[in-house]
Amino acid sequence: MQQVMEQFADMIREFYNDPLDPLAKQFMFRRPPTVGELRRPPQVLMLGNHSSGKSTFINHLLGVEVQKTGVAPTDDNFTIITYGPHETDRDGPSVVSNPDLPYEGLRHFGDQLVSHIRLKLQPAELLRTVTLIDSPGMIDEAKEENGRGFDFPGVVRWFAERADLVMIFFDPDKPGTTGETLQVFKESLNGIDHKLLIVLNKMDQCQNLHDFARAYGALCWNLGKVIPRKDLPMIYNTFVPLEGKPKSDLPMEDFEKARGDLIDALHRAPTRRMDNQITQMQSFAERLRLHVFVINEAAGRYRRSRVGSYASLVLLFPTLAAGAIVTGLFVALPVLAVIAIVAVTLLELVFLPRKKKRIIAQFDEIFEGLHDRELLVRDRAEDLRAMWEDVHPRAREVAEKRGLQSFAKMSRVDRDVLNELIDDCIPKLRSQLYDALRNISIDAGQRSEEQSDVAEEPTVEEPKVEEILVEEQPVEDVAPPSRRFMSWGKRDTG
Ligand SMILES: Nc1nc2c(ncn2[C@@H]2O[C@H](COP(=O)(O)OP(=O)(O)O)[C@@H](O)[C@H]2O)c(=O)[nH]1
Ligand SMILES: [Mg+2]
Repeated sequence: MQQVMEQFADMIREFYNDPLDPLAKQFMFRRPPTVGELRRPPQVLMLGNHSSGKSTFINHLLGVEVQKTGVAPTDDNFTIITYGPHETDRDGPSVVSNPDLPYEGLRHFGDQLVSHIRLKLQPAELLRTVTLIDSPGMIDEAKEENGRGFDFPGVVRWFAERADLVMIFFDPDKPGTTGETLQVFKESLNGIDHKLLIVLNKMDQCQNLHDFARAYGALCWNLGKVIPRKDLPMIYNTFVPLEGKPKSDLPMEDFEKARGDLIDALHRAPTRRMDNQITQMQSFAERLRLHVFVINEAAGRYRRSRVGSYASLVLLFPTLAAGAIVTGLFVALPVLAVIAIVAVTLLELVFLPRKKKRIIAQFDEIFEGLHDRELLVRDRAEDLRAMWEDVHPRAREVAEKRGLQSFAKMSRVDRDVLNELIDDCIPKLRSQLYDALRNISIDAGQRSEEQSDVAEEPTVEEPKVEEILVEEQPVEDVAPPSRRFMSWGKRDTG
């Protein structure tokens, strides 16, 4: 299983190496995932209001008091809890500066965030399968600025994009999605609802059916406002059995079953990892394509306008000069020269910068023009527009800061390669992954029946965290065969 997953990881890495990373650099798109991120372990992110029971749930899962729990919002850290043979704690700076760990990208959120990162190694069995990430409780009062000193929704988005499951906890006291929760739903979790598990926790606090109905109803009502879907996602109503808590009159079996279902979902996180990484690459590639195509078209318009303006000057002034010479008006020549210099200066300092601004202001229109056909299909149009909303600010910033003239024209081959990657290779990769996962489960079934000699290698020694996160495996060439025969082949010159 590990080896097959490594092969898929290699294919994904190859696609980032060519064409995604070079194009992202050329057009100053965002950074692709680092090697550490691509080889990350399966991860589960825990989100929720403070004291909704995230840390208690983690301790329950691991069977150890790894995280402090309590009613006061004391823990304002993002704590990454992963497998290690000995209990160890590391602080933010050492975590984000370790290239073997998949958390280097967090450095961009600044020192304030880094000082709120912790890594805990624990010898708990479950952590061999998944890494758990506990988060600071969300503050439910609506506040203009979060006062945390870092971009909280941005950081949540960062973790959520790299998680295979995101559990979001609510409790009967605060089933509302206001304030920071609302902001997180809107800014951090849009587009990743397929990974979201919604947990209404602390069900043992509901004394009777009325309490339960109120909490459940309030949560549904509030979720309806932030999840733009007709059907509500499944809500896991559950609790963690704790000593000394008053007993509820409600039958607890269903709540206990929901806890079991949650734990099962958690155990399935590893099989979701590669699927999520393909989705992440697809999302990166589709956004990159929008960014690149719009900037490329805008740069083309700018180039044409610039060439046109210079061509008119080049035609105009020599003609005037020739006229002056023919008519004997030699005194006009120096004047013409001065006017030409002034015209070029005006062109560079006034006309072209204005043109650039006007073209950048037309980005929406360029986007609509490039995708006019796709925008006619309703579902596709919604997706595309949402993606464009996400990409537009960066494209605009890049064009304003760098200037449109600095973008070399995108080659036809690059365009074909990017299109083929998104339209052919990624869907193929995904179906290959499903086949591989199916074969693995069939193999596993047969193996357990026939006691085949192809035994799984047992872990002999307990590896260090770095070894778990970056296990070196023999790598076969597993590039999809089509790759060489598609547009990639045209760019291999040697
Ligand atoms: N009754 C009950 N109390 C809980 C449950 N889960 C957590 N708690 C209590 O709620 C408080 C906050 O829990 P904690 O795990 O620290 O919440 P966090 O802020 O989300 O990490 C603690 O006092 C826990 O004992 C639960 O399922 N039922
Ligand atoms: Mg906590």
